[in-house]
Amino acid sequence: MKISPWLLAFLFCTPIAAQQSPNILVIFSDDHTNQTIGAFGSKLVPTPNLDRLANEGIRFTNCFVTNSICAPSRAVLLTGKYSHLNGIIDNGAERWFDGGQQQVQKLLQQAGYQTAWIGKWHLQSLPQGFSYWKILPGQGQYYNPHFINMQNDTLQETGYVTDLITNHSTQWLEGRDKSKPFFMVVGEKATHRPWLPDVKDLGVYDDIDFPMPENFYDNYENRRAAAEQDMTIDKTMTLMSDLKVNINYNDFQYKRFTPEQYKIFKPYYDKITAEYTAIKDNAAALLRWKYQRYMKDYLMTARSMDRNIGDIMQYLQRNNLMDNTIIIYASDQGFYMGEHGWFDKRFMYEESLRTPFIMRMPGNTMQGHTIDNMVLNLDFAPTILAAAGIAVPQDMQGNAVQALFNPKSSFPWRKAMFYHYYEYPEPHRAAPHIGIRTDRYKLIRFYGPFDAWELYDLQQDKTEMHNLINDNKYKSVIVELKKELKTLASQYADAKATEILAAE
Ligand code: SGN
Ligand code: CA
Repeated sequence: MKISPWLLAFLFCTPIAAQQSPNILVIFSDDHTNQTIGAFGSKLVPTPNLDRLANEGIRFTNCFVTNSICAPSRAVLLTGKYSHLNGIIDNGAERWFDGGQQQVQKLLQQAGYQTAWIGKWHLQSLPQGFSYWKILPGQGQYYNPHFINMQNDTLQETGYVTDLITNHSTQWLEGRDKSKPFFMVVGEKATHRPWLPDVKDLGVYDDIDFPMPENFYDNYENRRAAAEQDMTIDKTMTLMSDLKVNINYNDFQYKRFTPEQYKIFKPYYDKITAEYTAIKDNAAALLRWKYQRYMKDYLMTARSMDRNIGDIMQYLQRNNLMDNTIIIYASDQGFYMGEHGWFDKRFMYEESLRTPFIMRMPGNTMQGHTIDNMVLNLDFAPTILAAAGIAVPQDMQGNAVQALFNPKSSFPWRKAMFYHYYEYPEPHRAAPHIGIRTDRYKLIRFYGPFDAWELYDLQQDKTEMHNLINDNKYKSVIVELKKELKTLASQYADAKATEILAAE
């Protein structure tokens, strides 16, 4: 029998290829929350590509962030360190990320990886340690966005942001040095405010009446920080910018439209404006309408992202990369989809503390696994390094989640997580706080504009409506949790939290 040279090449190359470090692709979205993803139990709308990724990989049902906003979360992804150590405690204009510090991509680059970051970056200083980058300035724009290139030129492109980010990502993959493994982060703009859907998706959810969360009409009793925030769908959400009523097409984000985009976008939101006009005098109906509009716009931006994730996976498949690429999907934090009457994030309450995290291993190993242990965005950098076979530096504060792959492993995984949120008062008046979450309890200490403690028993009160801090039954639980919170604050070298807690 004659063996074809192709078959011979295949037979001899496979073991060599298998020994190579895996490629690592991280798709990192913005404000995309588990309540809207099928793989995490959402029934709102289909998310077929994310669901496929989860079905072929591992879904982490309890992944939490250490500080629930954008720039801080990206800095944690890069450094594997809490905000007080990586320097990005909030989104403030004065907060320039120190790109000189140790970062995951630099360690990968030293180990021979090609590295790239494409899309939303939001860390103000330019990326370092990437063989290639192309980023949105600041929050970026949905339509015909500008990108900053490696020559530091800011140039406008034509198209919808999610499609453009996909194109740039696959183009870079196409032209990369194929003799080296790659590490690429695709930084999505979706599903961030002001939720401008792609014209392709306008109206697809118009016939769906989304169920309101049971605590939509929360009265914030016994919870001062929740009462004093400025992030309700009712009062904070704006008619023109968020809900797109009577759009001013001279506004900067609409002025950029091409005539073709305008021709489809305008009639759709004219119809929405007419709906608003018809009910605007009925306060209760108006609030229900705002909620429906918010859900629809947000979910339409998510739909484009899901489709684009499918396109990226197809690219990998077509190029035989599925068997040697780890694919991670995560968001910078979760988001409120009307729970407590809110949009936005920031608080240590469940919906914004939690973030989606899916990891598909090369060649479908670990297919369909679910891991319920408490993992953190702090673990992303160590996990990526471990996947590449690189030793995790001692000063990274998270752990590689691979320790959880073997249920018999004796690795002492965390039983409690530490949280610290800073940004106040703008833009949403969420008071600064520190806190601890265990499997069952959450203890929060608000500080800054006022001091207050909150305790939730998540077993009894999943929606965190009952602050039990003054309930005598929980006295000993509170003592224990306070002790543990102090230990975590000092273990993570958070001087500010340690100081606040010392006064107790
Ligand atoms: C903008 C938004 C806020 C949002 C922050 C941070 N306002 O300021 O609603 O909380 O970004 O978001 S907007 O009117 O400009 O849309 S983050 O994801 O970047 O942290
Ligand atoms: Ca965000």
